[in-house]
Amino acid sequence: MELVQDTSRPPLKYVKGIPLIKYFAEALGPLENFQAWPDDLLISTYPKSGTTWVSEILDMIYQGGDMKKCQRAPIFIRVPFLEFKAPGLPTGVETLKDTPAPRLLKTHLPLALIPQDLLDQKVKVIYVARNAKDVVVSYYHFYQMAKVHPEPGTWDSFLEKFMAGEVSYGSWYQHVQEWWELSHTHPVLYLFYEDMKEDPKREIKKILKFVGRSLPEDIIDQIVQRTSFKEMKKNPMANYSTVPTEIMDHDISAFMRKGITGDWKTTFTVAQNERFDAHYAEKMAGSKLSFRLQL
Ligand code: PPS
Repeated sequence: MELVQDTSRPPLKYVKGIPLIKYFAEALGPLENFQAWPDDLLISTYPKSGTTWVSEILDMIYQGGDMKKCQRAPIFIRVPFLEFKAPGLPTGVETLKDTPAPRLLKTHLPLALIPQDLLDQKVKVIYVARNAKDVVVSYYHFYQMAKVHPEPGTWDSFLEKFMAGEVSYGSWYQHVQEWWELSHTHPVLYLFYEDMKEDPKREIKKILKFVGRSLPEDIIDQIVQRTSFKEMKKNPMANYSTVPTEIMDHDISAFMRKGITGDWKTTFTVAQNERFDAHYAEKMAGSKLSFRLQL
């Protein structure tokens, strides 16, 4: 009888004290020898903060606004995800082998786990941060549909785990703060999801300046339009619908779920909100970072 191994929902694995999806933890070994190229651009985020959105924007910029070229492959091939590993799919490191310069790279890793060469080579980083309440709600739905995660349990218990830094990639509080600190000594453009929602064109112009490129106004307008939530949701090259159902089940929750600011209000109870706010104030005491919870 053939033994069918159940590869879904393994427990998180701790690396240097940080909990990670088991497969991603296994991918860190090969990543240690990662060699950065000076013209690499790293997109760094805590999960569910706007990674796919800013990745799509950057690919469109790099392709000079040629929308056809941006249809050449799914976003996770166009922008390799450094620590990615999942049963039956190419790893991030494998995908990188076929990626020509100038490369766009994605990671969610905290600084303790980032390949050192990216820091040594002073590779430019675009960091996107999103308010913690919308992140945790989005993450809860993502845990349900992306089966590389453990079972999320109830919303209440997931919220507790998030606050304790016991979800994949660990503490949101530490992540947003340490990358902010890095921006004082390393070329980091620190963006906010809420600002992108408020005025995507303004934020795209900041990105263009940071990457040292310029595009005609009408092309920028096209990028704004083609990277809207509505457009990306129906674009199979951006919406993760090409990932096998055993890994991501969009019938449970779509990857492109709501794409708004303030959705947390439909999920947090009054008691959860009070508890979260008190804990947040402790964790972020002394931080200069401030997040908008609604627009
Ligand atoms: S991941 O899995 O960590 O890489 O996910 P990430 O791409 O960082 O975040 C997914 C959330 O971003 C929303 N999203 C967008 N919002 C606005 N506009 C655009 N174009 C867009 N694209 C993706 C996506 O819907 C997820 O948020 P929620 O709140 O779950 O809808």
